[in-house]
Amino acid sequence: MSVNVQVNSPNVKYTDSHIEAQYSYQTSSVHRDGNKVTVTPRTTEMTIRTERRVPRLGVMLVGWGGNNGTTVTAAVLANKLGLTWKTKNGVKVRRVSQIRTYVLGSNGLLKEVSWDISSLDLGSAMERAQVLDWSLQEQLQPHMSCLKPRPSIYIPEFIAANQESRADNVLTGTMAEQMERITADIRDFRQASGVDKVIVLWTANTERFCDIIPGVNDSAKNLLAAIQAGAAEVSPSTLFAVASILEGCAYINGSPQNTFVPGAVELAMQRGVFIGGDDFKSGQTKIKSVFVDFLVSAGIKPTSIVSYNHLGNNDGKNLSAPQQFRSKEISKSNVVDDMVQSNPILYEPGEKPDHCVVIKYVPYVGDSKRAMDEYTSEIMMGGINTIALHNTCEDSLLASPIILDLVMLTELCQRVTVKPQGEENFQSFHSVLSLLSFLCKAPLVPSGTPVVNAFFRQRASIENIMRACLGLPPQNHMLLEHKLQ
Ligand code: NAI
Ligand code: DG6
Repeated sequence: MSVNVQVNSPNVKYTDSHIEAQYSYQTSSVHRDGNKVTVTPRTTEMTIRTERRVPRLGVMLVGWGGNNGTTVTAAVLANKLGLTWKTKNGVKVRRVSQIRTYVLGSNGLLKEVSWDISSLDLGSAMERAQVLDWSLQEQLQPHMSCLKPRPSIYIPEFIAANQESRADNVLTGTMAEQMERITADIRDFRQASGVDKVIVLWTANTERFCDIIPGVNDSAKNLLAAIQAGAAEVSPSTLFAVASILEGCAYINGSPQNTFVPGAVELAMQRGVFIGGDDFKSGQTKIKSVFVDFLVSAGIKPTSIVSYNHLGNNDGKNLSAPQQFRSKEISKSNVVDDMVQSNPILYEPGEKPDHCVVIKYVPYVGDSKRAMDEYTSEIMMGGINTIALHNTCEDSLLASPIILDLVMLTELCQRVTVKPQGEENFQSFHSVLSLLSFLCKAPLVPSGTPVVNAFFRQRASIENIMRACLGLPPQNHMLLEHKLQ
């Protein structure tokens, strides 16, 4: 059941086209002079406008035939078709997600055109993924088997050599010609489907990191020239990002590699297009971004974090190659930094816990990833506190709702503009859409701005910005009304 929320406040105006809120943004600046710290509260008055019309949104996935790509497509179709099915326990299921309700399909979200280097139709690819209950797969087969991925850009050296046998659906021609095929696909799709907006999301294999080379990928101009010249250090994911940006479509990176080289970031800023990422924060890292925050804010000092996973899907196979593992290791490891730095009483400047990430490929367990973590912390009087966690879960069933949330949040952000008092024009969020941090392991943020990994701080940021759009103050959890006589 959908609920219609209306805010009853002189600070909010509802017109046919917009919700317009007058908002007082309160922050404080801190100045330190030796032992003296001065805190000065500041208030910025602003007008926040949100377009009310929800557009018809098309989503194009890169890596459509993979476990995430097929699972998210199957989930959207199952929801749209109102399918129910029985699990091995005989329980009837009809839900896309346990925690959220999506209105999908009716406004055209997730249209059926996307790319994969594997030519397998989506029905067969869903079977290959071994994620969904068989009786659901059977019902979806007629709808999925007619969906065929478009050919994609394959540059073998960026993903593991063990992926080669999959790559039978690849573009040919120069780098520039291949990228032009991608922009043409986006244009064709937009015209043929009649959607108002397209968002492109990478859920393809993890690539190796790119070297940042002056003159090649360090500026927008150099990157565009490097693509024309077919330079070696431009990855398929960067080509997709550039193609999307040139088409004015937001681009989200669900994998850990550095798709957003400086040239791609600059291009997005020049064109006013949103980019976001990196790497879906789905399971082990999501727990870590809660757990380490809890330990550090409780005054318990994590000194060693060891995170071990094994999985048997194609993602695990790709990550069994050292360079692709290294990309994932980086994004899984940096996640505790902000929480550690937030407590200068526990940690000396520059001090960090030991943090080790291990990933092993074990084909038998398929998509059902095992994640084991050991957190060792120092407590008072030399005491040691060791906590071990074990989690077993289908990886793609954790990632698929994140894919949907990422595109819906991005689309909503495209409808929000802000005008600080005294300025003439409304402005959008920064092209580097850091509000997506909540859903990402290695949040991409505008240069020089803080990276927040702590789960509840990220969540509060989204919640309070949404409240601000309705002229409501931040959720403060004070409950003062219940604490007075
Ligand atoms: P997968 O290996 O099943 O699917 C990847 C798909 O991408 C494959 O079908 C492959 O053929 C295709 N592909 C590779 N290079 C391509 C290219 N250049 N163009 C088009 N298609 C290409 O992997 P899965 O499990 O679906 O994961 C996808 C990505 O999401 C991986 O990078 C993974 O690390 C990342 N990820 C997954 C999470 C999860 O919980 N499942 C969480 C965080 C990130
Ligand atoms: C093994 O770590 C494979 C990876 O692709 C992860 O499963 C995926 O990135 C999810 O990681 P996490 O840490 O969010 O569970």
